[in-house]
Amino acid sequence: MKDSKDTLEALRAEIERRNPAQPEFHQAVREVLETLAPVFAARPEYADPAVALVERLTEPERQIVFRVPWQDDRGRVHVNRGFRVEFNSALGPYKGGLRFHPSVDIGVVKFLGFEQIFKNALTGLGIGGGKGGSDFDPRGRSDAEVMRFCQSFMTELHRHIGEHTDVPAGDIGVGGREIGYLFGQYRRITNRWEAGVLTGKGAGWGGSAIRPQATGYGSVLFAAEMLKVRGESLDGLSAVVSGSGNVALYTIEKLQQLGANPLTCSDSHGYVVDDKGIDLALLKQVKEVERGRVSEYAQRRGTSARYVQGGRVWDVPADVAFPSATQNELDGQDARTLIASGVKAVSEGANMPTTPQAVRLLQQAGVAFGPGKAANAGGVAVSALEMSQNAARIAWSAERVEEELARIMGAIHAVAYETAERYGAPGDYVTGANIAGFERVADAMLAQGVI
Ligand code: NDP
Ligand code: 2IT
Repeated sequence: MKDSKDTLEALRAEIERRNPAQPEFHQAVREVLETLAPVFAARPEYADPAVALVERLTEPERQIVFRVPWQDDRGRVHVNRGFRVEFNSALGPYKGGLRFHPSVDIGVVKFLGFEQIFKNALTGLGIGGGKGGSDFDPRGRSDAEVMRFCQSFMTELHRHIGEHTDVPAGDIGVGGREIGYLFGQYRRITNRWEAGVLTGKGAGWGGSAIRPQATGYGSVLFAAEMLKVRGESLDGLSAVVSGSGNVALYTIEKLQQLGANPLTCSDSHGYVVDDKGIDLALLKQVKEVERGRVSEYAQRRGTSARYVQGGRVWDVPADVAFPSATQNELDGQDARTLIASGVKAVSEGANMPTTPQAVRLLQQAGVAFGPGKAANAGGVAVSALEMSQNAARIAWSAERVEEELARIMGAIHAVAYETAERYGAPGDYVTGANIAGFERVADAMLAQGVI
């Protein structure tokens, strides 16, 4: 075990040296490698330096970086940078979202792509790992500007993707509107009705029922599974949710369906706490219809809600917590606050929202902690079901997709739980999810030779 720890530490140092100035990627790699020592000790074929498995797994198969010029409504030309990192296709076509946010750079896309490999493996649905995006900021842009940006982005991206090659979807800043513009441009350039090239499409033109809801619903279902192991349920519990985008909204919806009371939502400017519980119809109106800010929700909701500029939702005491906005949004201090207020479970709707120190503190305090690779896999799982429906040229009912989603989340919970037990880390879903995802990808890579 000590030998495997030393080997993994040396590999990590070399990966950081070869990929300078990519702190999020380093963090994601470190977090996985830290949990692999027991599997390296038990399965020496993974650690054989002659096959360089970890070196291959941490080096993307392909990285595409391109110029995205576009014109704003006044005719001014802007230049953004586009990315697609095709990380690993051992289990299926590259699969993962596109993020449009000013903070996007190659290190952020690589961290997301790396996480996606293991998450997608955990779904058991035959999808590889990839991620993409741009430093384009859609905030404050008109529909016409967003359309021209998406068209320019796809004019380059189209040559790299395809239903059997690489299948993008949404992430921060990319939802149904953007997927529509991207799909239209792909169809025009290629002259193909290739529904399976993108997921998250509209319900009337190849999209799957429940895909918009899937990530948030799945994250709540994962929390429910973690509580069930402890003989508890979500019914009657209070919840804090961060974010107010796709994942946060449908986290709130499923919590309410299961009898819990979500009290908060947030955006990058501040948060809302609503003593009566979030009024989801109003929040959807503000966010999905008007594309407004959470402060407007507080203004319109009346006396039960207040808006806290710049604050953190984790300061609001609650039984369960759902970080659903962005990476590193829940740090060590926030973890201490949550522990002091008696939090029972944390389920990561976002990708890597909890800092390594916060994860350690929560786990040491006995809080059930669901890592994003497992807890937010419902979105990509329903994307894979969308690909299946597209391949068969049929559309499943919402009931059928939701049943499948619940089954998949249950299976992901079970494999993460059992793998953690098997490797001597009972209740540690981080170790369980990392090892279970790793084993599936590693076995496929070993079987397929030096690629
Ligand atoms: P949206 O764009 O719909 O919403 C993002 C939310 O997070 C907004 O409320 C936004 O506030 C907030 N946010 C974004 N960046 C920051 C930041 N730097 N600091 C503070 N707040 C921020 O994205 P999604 O809901 O789709 O994604 C949320 C998270 O879930 C991401 O980590 C994503 O990778 C992850 N995820 C998404 C999946 C999906 O299917 N969409 C699947 C699995 C994971 P503001 O408007 O002020 O920027
Ligand atoms: O992080 C993620 O899993 C996503 N943004 C969804 C990816 C997808 O292909 O549906």
